[in-house]
Amino acid sequence: MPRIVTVGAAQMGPIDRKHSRADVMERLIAHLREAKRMGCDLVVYPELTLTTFFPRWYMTDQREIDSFFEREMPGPETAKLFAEAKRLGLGFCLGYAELAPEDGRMAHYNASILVDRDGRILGKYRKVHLPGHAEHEPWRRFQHLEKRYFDVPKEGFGVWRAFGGVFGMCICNDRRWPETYRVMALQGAEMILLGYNTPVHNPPAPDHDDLALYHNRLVMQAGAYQNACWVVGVAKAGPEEGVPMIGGSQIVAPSGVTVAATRSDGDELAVAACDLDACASYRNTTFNFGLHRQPQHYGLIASRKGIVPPS
Ligand code: CDT
Repeated sequence: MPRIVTVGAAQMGPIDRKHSRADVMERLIAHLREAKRMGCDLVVYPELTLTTFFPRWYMTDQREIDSFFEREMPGPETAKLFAEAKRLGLGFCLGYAELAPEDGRMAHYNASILVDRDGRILGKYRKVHLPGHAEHEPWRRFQHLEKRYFDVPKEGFGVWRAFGGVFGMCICNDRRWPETYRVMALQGAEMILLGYNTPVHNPPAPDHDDLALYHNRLVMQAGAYQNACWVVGVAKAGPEEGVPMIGGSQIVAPSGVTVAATRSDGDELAVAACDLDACASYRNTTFNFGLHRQPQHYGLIASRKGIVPPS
């Protein structure tokens, strides 16, 4: 009996500062309703879905910075999304900026949650690989201040039993790092959900710009194949506040083959019926970790240099 989870990759077009949470909520709910019509079980939204990609702005007023963060989830605005998803019987994965009281201070995380069909939050992930810089760099046309606005979490990558399988989450830059997928695959992840905000232009390396969509496909397809799992990558796309962001949302099978993708730079849903049992065909053969992986032989040389932990 195949274990089919029908997933909707809910790409979002630009969200500007002038758009309220209520404006965004309408668009997210429109995605939910279309997903329901298309027979989805689960809808995946981008990184920092609820606002513009604010790390492009240098800000010093903490109140202004905190206005992009959620103090509770669901909160006053997001409650509508939870209620509609529950009414429709859909699960969802949502990226947002999280303000969390921790050790007597407020911690700031770039987070995502996995929500079950009944509105229960099953799991939360906080972004590990924060790209960009911490200080204002006026030479850039726009900033990438994730290292300024977010904390690096302690928890790392977990997985959750949901929708009849094992699910993991990561966020944007995480998708470029092989460890991200491997750490979750070693915990049994069958499907990895991720949202992203990737500018077409990378100020420190403009010669990479033409390859932005290629790299996006490359990392997710390699991550899926090498780890025998599904990968669902969802963009915030199009010209956001004057900064073009890549689209290219896609659903990738454990074979590494993209089975659904968006075509536009706007709000668009890409849907695929994903058989979680397709992971086993790779995980029991080429990528049978127990049989073929050799962490104990990755080398004395590498462990002396601290590249792999000593066994
Ligand atoms: N949001 C985010 O993590 N964006 C980064 C931009 C890095 S520039 C290559 C990303 O990896 O897509």
